[in-house]
Amino acid sequence: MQARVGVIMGSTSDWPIMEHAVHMLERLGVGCETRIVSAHRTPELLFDYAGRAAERGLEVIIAGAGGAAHLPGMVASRTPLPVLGVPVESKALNGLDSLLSIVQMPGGVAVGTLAIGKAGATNAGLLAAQIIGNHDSAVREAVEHFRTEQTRQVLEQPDPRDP
Ligand code: RP5
Repeated sequence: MQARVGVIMGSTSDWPIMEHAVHMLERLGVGCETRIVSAHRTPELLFDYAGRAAERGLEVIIAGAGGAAHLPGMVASRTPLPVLGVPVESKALNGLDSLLSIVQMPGGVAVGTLAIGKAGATNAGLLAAQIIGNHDSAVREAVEHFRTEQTRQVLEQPDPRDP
């Protein structure tokens, strides 16, 4: 399947969180690719990846990083594509550092920042699909089906004490 979303992260240690973005994209039938791209360990790769992402056919980039998490902002500075940032939990500060690093972009270069950790990665996949769904009715229908199913499951089990 053609990759339409690039899911990148600063380290393999981010994968247990970032895989939730991939799970959501797969569930919604959106092709994606995954790469380790580090702002400080592989800066040339970052410039190359971000600079060529649009011409390679990607439509959205999801970037996850932890600690001094400059990956999403640096990627956003080198591509016209929408960039969704996922703050990964850090060992020292539980991801608060990651969140503040990603969310506090100065006006003029946008990063759409999601929640810390698994929920943020899951929602980054969902939001990427919703962006693509603006011009792809099959993806929009997949998102609508996901939401309908989620609602049905809640309504089907209204008592939290039921098994
Ligand atoms: C960041 O540093 C990565 O995004 C990761 O969250 C964090 C720690 O990386 P490792 O030391 O585990 O490789 O660049």
